[in-house]
Amino acid sequence: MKKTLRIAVQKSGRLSEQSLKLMNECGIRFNNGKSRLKAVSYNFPAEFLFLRDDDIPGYVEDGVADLGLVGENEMAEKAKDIELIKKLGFSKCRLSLAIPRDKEYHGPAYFQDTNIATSYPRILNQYLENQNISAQIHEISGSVEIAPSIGLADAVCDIVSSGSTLLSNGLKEVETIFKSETVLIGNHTALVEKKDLIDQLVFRINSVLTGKGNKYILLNAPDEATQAIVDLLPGMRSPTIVPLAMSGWNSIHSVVEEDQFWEVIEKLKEAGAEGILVVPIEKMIL
Ligand code: PRT
Ligand code: ZN
Repeated sequence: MKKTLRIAVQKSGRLSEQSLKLMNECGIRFNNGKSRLKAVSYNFPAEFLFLRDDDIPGYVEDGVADLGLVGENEMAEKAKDIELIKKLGFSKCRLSLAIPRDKEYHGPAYFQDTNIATSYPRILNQYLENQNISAQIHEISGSVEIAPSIGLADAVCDIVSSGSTLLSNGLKEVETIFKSETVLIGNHTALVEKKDLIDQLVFRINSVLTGKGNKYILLNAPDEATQAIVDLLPGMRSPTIVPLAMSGWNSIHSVVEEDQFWEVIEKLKEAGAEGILVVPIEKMIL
């Protein structure tokens, strides 16, 4: 029988759109049926299961799905026997402790004998144990941020991204206890039995993510500035130099990491580069 990869993605929520976009960028196409419980790709042996994010680690452990795209926070909280294959770099957030804004804070000892509301009791408990702090954990499944104002808890431990939810509920973030982004998780058996397909998918994901982390750069330089500019540009192996129609000038092409980009551009300008073009890279295979 022909093998098919079953990939669990969030049905609707913060991860859905970007999870599907990544699959699309990997060249995996499928018709998104109306029911949206399942979709089968017509150009890659994969089917997608649309699930609640909370259920994804469990379904991957059980083998209902071979792979899943889920927040690292959910993966850690559910503590299932699954493998983290790759961090995917989107939906970044953090799990933080927050207290009423008017309270003074001098360190984690603040939480001794307090009552903390959270949807992440396991991660919080781990943190408190590591800090040797004994506190009451009050598990609630949603709207954690309102717990202190209604007298349900002294503090909260919740997901933060911009921080505006905490702010508008009169809270301040005092400790980050876990950093999260979307991750690709896998079932142990599938990683062996469907290794070839999983390797193909991971290869595609790597080429998309590496492409996103780099820019293709083209610029013009006079002969006398060319060597200095080449020295500033590492490139994949080394930069390409093509003569311009106007004698004494070259076009130089290279690849620059997104993180170093602005710094390199400044130096290139100082070295005499002109007409700098920066182009996004769709895929990059090293
Ligand atoms: O229905 P289902 O169970 O599938 O979805 P869900 O409602 O449980 O999850 P969803 O879609 O809200 O979040 C899915 C995942 O997105 C989380 O598990 C995190 O990994 C990630 N993520 C990234 C976030 C946020 N950013 C985020 N800001 N998850 C939640 N929030 C919430 C947070 O709980 C708080 O209420 O947003 C608020 C804080 O945001 P700021 O910007 O005000 O700080
Ligand atoms: Zn959920």
